[in-house]
Amino acid sequence: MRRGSIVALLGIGLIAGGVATAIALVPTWLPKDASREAGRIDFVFWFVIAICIAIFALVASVIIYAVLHFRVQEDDFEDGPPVHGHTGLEITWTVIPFVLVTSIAIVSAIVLAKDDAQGANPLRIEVTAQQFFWSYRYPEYGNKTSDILRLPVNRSVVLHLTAKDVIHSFWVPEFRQKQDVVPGIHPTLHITPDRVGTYPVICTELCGVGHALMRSRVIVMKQGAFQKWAVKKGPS
Ligand SMILES: [Cu+2]
Repeated sequence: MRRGSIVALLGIGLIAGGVATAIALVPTWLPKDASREAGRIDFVFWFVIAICIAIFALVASVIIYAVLHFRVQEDDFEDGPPVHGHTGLEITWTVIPFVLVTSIAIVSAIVLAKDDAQGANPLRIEVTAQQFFWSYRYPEYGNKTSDILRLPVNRSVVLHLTAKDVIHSFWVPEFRQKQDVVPGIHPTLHITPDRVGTYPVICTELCGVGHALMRSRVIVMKQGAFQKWAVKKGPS
């Protein structure tokens, strides 16, 4: 390969990679995270984005270079050269995706295992999903019920989820995790909120006509304030 071609390929690749990197980094794509698990999930997200940008830069440079350099003359109606494949190339484009996809699987498995590991003495909360609202119950506090999910900051929490009718899905964007709730199956979701604030709870499974309105709130409170609320009698 000529030196000029390599420089051209590299130049195009750097420009394409630079543009893709700017699009990835400049707009704020994700809401500010609010749990320890979210930080790990964001790591997987950026790990995959980095791989995508590298592949995009490579593919864009080869395509743009080929379009510019191998374009036929307008009056050239000859057949192209007969090409029968290239073993070296085929091995390369099989091995590289294999390594990348395997590395994504390993990183994801480690993050999922860490996110599922519950801290000592997690607070158990029963979450019920039904058309078209969420409700929450606190067995440790005399089965106190609430239609807003209140959580103490920096304490491990385990949600035990139940669907009464159809499939719903629990999602708080700031916590990143998402959990399907299927009738008859009782999944759990482990969260350690680490930022005080109010965030949306969204159902992300099309569950009927009221699906778009199936929203609730999660309020992450200071531990003292949560304790005070939790021991207060009556529903709230
Ligand atoms: Cu729903």
